[in-house]
Amino acid sequence: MAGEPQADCLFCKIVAGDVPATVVRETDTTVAFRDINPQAPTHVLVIPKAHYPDAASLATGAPQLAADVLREAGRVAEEEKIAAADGGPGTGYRVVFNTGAGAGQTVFHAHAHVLGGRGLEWPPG
Ligand code: DGP
Repeated sequence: MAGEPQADCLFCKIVAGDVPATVVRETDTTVAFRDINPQAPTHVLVIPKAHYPDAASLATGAPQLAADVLREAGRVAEEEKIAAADGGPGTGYRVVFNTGAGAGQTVFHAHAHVLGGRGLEWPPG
């Protein structure tokens, strides 16, 4: 059923506490933790606790939860002092939902990458 934990899902195991992670924020519905392979000085993943395979299925199946993830991404950015409103070099951040293997998605539990703390080029690779 949509949203139910999946036994073979790495991020469901992080939600359950069965796989350790460096958690930076947690709410009733979301967890934010540092990426194991950071691509920027700040690289935090924000996930819904409920299992949805990607951002689109999350937004369709649980729109309020999708909004929770986006709100938490912004709060992470504020706490990490990379929010654009902070001004200064290296501020401003990117929120990325890789969707599908061809776009680099490797974990099929919806997650927002929050990246910042360095200049970010456009277009992305
Ligand atoms: P994506 O490629 O968009 O599906 O992003 C998955 C991210 O998850 C990737 O940047 C690496 C990260 N990751 C994979 N395994 C672990 C883990 O065990 N712990 C943590 N903290 N991050 C992980």
